Amino acid sequence: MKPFLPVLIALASGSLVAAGQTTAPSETEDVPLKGEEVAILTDPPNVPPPITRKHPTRVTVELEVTEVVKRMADGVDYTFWTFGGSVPGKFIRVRQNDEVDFTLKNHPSSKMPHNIDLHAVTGPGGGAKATFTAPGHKTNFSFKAVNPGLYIYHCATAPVGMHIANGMYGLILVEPKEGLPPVDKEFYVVQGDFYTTGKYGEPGLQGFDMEKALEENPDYVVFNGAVGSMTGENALQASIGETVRLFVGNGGPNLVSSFHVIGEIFDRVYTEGGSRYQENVQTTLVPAGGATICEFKLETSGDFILVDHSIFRAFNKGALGILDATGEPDLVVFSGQKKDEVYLPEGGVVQAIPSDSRPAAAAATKEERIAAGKIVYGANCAACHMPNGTGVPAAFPPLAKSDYLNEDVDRAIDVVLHGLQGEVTVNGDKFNSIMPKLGLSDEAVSNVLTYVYSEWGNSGEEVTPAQVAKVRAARK
Ligand code: HEC
Ligand SMILES: [Cu+2]
Repeated sequence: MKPFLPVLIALASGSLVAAGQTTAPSETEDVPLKGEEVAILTDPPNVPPPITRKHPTRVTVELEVTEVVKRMADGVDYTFWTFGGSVPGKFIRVRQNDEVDFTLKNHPSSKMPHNIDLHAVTGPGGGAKATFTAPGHKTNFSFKAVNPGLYIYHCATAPVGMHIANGMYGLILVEPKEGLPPVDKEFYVVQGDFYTTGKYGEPGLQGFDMEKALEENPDYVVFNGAVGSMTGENALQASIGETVRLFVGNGGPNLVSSFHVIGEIFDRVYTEGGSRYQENVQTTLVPAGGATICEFKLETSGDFILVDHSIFRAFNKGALGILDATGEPDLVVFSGQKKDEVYLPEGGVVQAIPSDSRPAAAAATKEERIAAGKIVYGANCAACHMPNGTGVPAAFPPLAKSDYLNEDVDRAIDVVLHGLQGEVTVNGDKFNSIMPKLGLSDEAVSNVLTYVYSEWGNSGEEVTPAQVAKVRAARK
């Protein structure tokens, strides 16, 4: 039992500095501590300037906890508990071997006591017990930043999960004494999962849902505390040729992040925020309560999209941000689309798409014909002409209010029966592409055209199977 004791203590303290781990080589041989200064703290996505001091100092950090209603998504608000008014909380940047004099203030308007466990702290609870702070109080402790690295800090007041789920986390960077290599841009990004009483997008002020949190089934997974925190006007800005460093954290409380930037490869990843880096990485895991440093050069311009590659979280729960790299694109690095041509594997012959061979039950009324035609349309036409008949500019002509369609019913029947190629003009726009022969029955053609004519401002014509049969016969 005895050998496990230090490990258990390390785990109980909540600190990631595990027992038995060797100390970083750079911990030794530092110059003596001198002077004092007040730390510059920043809100996301901003990062305090690099530390240029060549010696450790006494740094004062003051963080104020506030409980604030803020935007989670358009029309959706949430009462966030914050370290400094934002989610994530203020970014703290110190140097290895600095002695940090830390004050935690809890605003009098708070309803809850709070504290802070900084993973950069070596000592019981990471400071949690030392900083337990009632509303309208402030507490103080100090620590030496023994290990360099990028660390999460979070509230550890019971119920811990709830405090973290409400946004109580942020990053503290302990720069190694030799400093980090210079880069052009640094950004601060922290992922978090949120559990709301309403479903994703349900408007209004949302409460915290403990049951969903226990099931680890979040409604929102976001970067920097809100859907769209880094899109549109808030996109991260950089230029082609610049090197970018992302300080990425994961507050959790539950999910692990598969952090990825679409269209970029990380030149370097300081895995788990530690001292060594891996090179040429596509996606890196950021554990809950962990962090990572990603660096890359922008070899070309355009939008690069930050995601959790557990991809439904990105496109359906909010974990998506944009890095907008300005400048003339390097077309050798990336050309963009060069061509989009018709592809017909067996030469220039109009191809037939095999159709559903089940004979359709004959429609007795125009209404039945329209209803049956809607299904034929969805299965055979919508992919190209779009579900609402708008078509796709320069590729598929519109069927909605199409002059070509409404002018000549027999010609329209002929198109659906036999396909179409060569130049056509629809509503003044030229198309020169190929519509394949679809192999539909007379009944199906009459139904689908009756449906198309009944929709989107078209003429309302009913097309009968007899009419289709006539056009079919005329071609033979
Ligand atoms: C694979 C894509 C594709 C499918 C599937 C397709 N079309 Fe087309 N359709 C086209 C293209 C492309 C043209 C224009 C051809 C050209 O440029 O000569 C066209 C032209 C037409 C036209 C004449 C131009 C206009 O806009 O009025 C009609 C009518 C039409 N299609 C109806 C249909 C109907 C009804 C279906 C389903 C039964 C269908 N199409 C399925 C691609 C398609
Ligand atoms: Cu708290």
